[in-house]
Amino acid sequence: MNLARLALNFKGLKYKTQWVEYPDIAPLLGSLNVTPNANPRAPPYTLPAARFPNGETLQDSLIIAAKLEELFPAPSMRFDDPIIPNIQKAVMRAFLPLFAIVSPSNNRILNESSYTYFLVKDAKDVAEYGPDPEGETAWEAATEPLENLAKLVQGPFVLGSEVSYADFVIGGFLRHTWRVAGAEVLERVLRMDESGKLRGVYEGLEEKGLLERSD
Ligand SMILES: N[C@@H](CCC(=O)N[C@@H](CS)C(=O)NCC(=O)O)C(=O)O
Repeated sequence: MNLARLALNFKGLKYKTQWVEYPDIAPLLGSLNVTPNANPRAPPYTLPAARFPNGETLQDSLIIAAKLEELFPAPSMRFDDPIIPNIQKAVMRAFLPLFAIVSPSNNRILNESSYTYFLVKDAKDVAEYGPDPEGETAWEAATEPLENLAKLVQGPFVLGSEVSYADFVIGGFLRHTWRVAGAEVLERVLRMDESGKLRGVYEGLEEKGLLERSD
């Protein structure tokens, strides 16, 4: 689940989703004069992108969330908390190995043109942790990073009792795992963290209804 959607849900804003197939992302965002991603290692155009009522279109979850925080300051996502970059790094470390387990299920949810694009582009990441029919190498590689991520969570949410953007970074990846690979794979990920902190974040976001919308 993308983090811009979580931010929109958290702010209680009305929005409409336009789904875009992978090969159509660059032509569409280019035609809308979106500023290309600053990171030279990222594709120039990525989703999520958001078009605001004044016609401005922004891409990148963090940039979209920052704009939403500026336009709608309450409730705050505690966006400037210094833990956010640490959570982002810890999530990437934990989910990169899990990519090999989750991404083969992409054919369950992607339409054909997107799946073909995805196979060509991302096959190298899957190859890094495979081939491993049971995915055990990937599970082992994810164990310690998942535990380290959980240590950053005060409980029930990252910063304690209040939800913040840091929870969206964790919750977005967990929801993605659920959506693409299914409930059993998500359950195994959550069980790997014996502290139960990651489950706490996920279930806390679920209880608040923030994960519900997927249209
Ligand atoms: N930092 C970006 C990353 C987004 C990203 O990588 N999006 C993928 C889809 S999940 C994408 O649009 N890829 C386009 C491509 O690979 O051409 C964000 O969080 O907004």
